Amino acid sequence: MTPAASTPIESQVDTHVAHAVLAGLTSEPKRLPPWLFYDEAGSRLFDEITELPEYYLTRTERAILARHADEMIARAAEEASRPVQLRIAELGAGSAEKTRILLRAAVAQQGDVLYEPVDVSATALLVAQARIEREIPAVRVRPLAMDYTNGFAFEPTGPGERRLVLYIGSSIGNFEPREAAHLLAKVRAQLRPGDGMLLGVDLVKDEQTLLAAYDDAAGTTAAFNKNMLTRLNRDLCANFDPDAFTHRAVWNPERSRMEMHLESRMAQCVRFAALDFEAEFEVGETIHTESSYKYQPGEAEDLLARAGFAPSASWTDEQGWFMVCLGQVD
Ligand code: AVI
Repeated sequence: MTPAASTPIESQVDTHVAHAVLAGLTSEPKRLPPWLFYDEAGSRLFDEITELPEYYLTRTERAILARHADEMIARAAEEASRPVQLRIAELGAGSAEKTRILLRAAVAQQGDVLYEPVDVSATALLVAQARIEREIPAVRVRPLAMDYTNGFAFEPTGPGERRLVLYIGSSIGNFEPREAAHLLAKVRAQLRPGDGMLLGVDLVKDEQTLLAAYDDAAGTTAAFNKNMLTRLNRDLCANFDPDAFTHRAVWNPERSRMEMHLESRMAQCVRFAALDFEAEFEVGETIHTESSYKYQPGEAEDLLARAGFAPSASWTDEQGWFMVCLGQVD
């Protein structure tokens, strides 16, 4: 049932969440946006996922950064006529765990560095700031707590400075291709000649490896997926029974993406008391909660080029599972 157009959304309800749920659960097929995963419990579960044996993404990207960080930083700062000082910004920085590899490389090359992490979670930023300033005192952290998907503005760089924007961790893969292009174009619009962007993307690989990464044996990804329902129970006074849904991970070769769904185990009706809204589910009906696009070699460079960056270098691992690309503003 769709609520009448005049149904008021109670003022204490997060309207961003409410609108996402109303739009997603009245569409056909049903869907919910992946940003709903990341409440406190969901962020903790995601951190656990990054340590799972099946979730190759984090450790593979970390190994690429560890091996090539010096070259990445040197390339980003390359300038024939005069020395430049890099500022490093990061979108969706979270705990900035892998970023420290790049910050250490920048400190080794230029003595100190200004780091500008952007994240929707002020708590995650504070934790990351304290840890980085303790572990690498030559890094000054200037955090920016905001939802970067809704636009953002960097402080202009000074003379002799360049900005390198990091967007690592395959986060770009959670956007639809058009949204991804739009986001990179918005970043590009904030940058000046000489600035750069370092983009981390996951590459297409055998289906078995992909399926295991999104449906691990310990059930952590299933718990992460179902936590979205628990979050909606709390935020919108809903009455989901998470056990009445099954976690499904599916490889979609036509769209080159891993998909996560929640499949209803029975015919059921879920009530959202805060919205005066009910969603009916048939047995086997699914909610699409996430797409994780996987790229072919060369596609990340194309994505950067379409956003107005000149792709200048890329690095991958021995198995060709993950790729980090540098694009620069001419
Ligand atoms: C955050 N993002 C890059 C992860 C991914 O792989 O798409 C989120 C995730 N979903 C399931 N496992 C991890």
